[in-house]
Amino acid sequence: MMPQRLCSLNGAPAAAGPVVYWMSRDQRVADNWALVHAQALALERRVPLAVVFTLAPDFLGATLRQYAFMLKGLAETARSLAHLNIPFQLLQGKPADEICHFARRNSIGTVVTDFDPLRIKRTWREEVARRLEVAVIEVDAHNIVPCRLASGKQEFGAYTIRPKIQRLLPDFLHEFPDPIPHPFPWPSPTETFAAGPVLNALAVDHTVPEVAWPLPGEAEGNERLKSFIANGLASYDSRRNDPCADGQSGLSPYLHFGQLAPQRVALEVRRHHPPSPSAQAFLEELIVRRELSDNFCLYNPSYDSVQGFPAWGVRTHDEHRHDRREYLYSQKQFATAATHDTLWNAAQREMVTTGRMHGYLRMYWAKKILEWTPTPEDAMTTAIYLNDRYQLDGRDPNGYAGIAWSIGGTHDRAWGERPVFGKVRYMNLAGCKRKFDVQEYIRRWQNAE
Ligand code: FAD
Ligand code: FO1
Repeated sequence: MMPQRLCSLNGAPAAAGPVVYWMSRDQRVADNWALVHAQALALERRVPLAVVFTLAPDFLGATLRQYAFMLKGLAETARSLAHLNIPFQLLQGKPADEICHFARRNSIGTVVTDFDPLRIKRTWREEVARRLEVAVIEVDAHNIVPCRLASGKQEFGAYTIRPKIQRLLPDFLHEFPDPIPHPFPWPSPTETFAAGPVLNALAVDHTVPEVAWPLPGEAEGNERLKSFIANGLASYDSRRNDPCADGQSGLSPYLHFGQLAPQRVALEVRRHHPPSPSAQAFLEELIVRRELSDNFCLYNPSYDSVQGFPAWGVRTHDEHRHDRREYLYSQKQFATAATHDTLWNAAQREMVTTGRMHGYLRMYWAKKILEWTPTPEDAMTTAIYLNDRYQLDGRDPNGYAGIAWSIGGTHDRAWGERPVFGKVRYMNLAGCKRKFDVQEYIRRWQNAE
């Protein structure tokens, strides 16, 4: 099934010379189709193999919180690669320049990289594919059913992509081959990489501190998966909409940074848990909802703006653009949880202090930003800014899709018309009170520091 995961980015022939895996989204050794393919090419040609990560200092507003989690995870991955006789190199600077210099300096014959639908990554890949004469191959190592294969266009919603994914899943939801110790050593010695010094030298915003939990890295991600399957999965369906119950898996930071493969999660759930409504509900989120987000970001160039909303969403917002807003808050008032709504403030405080927010409240949180900003454009800018600044799993297709769903009705249907929201699904405090113990949640988070 490997060929359906591949996409040649420049049609150039694979030349002789070592192979490099330009790792970006899928930051792991185990269960990584891009690494599997890169090593297969290198073994076939009997040449060395290296893994390279290009560190951009200003990646979509990421702060110390996200860089620390990522770099500590990468340091563990670098150590695992060293045991396989595959050197890992961290390159700093403009990613496209760095990877092109590396390729030339080392007479690389083929560059393999992993699939990522985000605009910034597409720009990097396109520039590299244009500037290099050797083959640049993209491998979808993130989706169980390769995104480009699942559908050739933007899907309307989960209900349209689900049958396409379900039909193809049996062809792709299989075990991975393990990488092997590489028999052709890299010709030059490479320096090892430690997260600390790189972090200290990085000019990033330190005002958003690291989180104590979850701990980064592949090993921790797998531990978290095992414990969720053993203790949380059975009650996932009943507790996942209750922010007071720790009912979600907590896997999103590991999935976002690619320290854990969604395919691994699905394989372990199927292996260790009997089919049940809870397992089914979890796999629906993990596979259909997550792969729908990649579909959205791949095929909708405006995935992070109002123009990306479905036509009915754009229209309904235009019709309600001049509705009176009962409350209006600035980005700073939102960031400091200074609204009139104690539930919204508590959710903001959970996010600022822990780097996560319960999935149910993320919908409420984003919809209130629509209600309390002057325009839908302001709402998108503010929701994306706050989500990506404080969430550990921010800057992810799931986030752009989740925010577009909340504010613009993406992947949702039109509902009864009302002020400001138009036909976009409305949520309010009364609705939350019917779902969970709002006072208990507020008590827990309103004074979190
Ligand atoms: P679980 O419920 O345990 O789900 C397991 C995995 O399934 C998740 O890690 C995720 O990969 C996938 N998943 C679950 N729910 C969704 C969903 N609604 N859409 C897509 N995939 C899903 N997710 C992010 O990864 N990063 C974000 O920045 C992000 N921002 C969001 C913003 C808003 C306004 C909304 C409504 C949702 C957002 N989501 C985001 C999606 C979802 O809320 C999170 O993936 C989930 O809460 C992560 O916690 P978990 O891993 O414990 O989830
Ligand atoms: N990917 C990179 O290739 N280089 C980076 O420097 C980088 C920084 C970064 C910081 C925060 C963050 O949330 C993601 C970051 N990523 C980086 C991308 C990440 O690995 C994922 O590929 C995408 O964000 C998910 O699509």
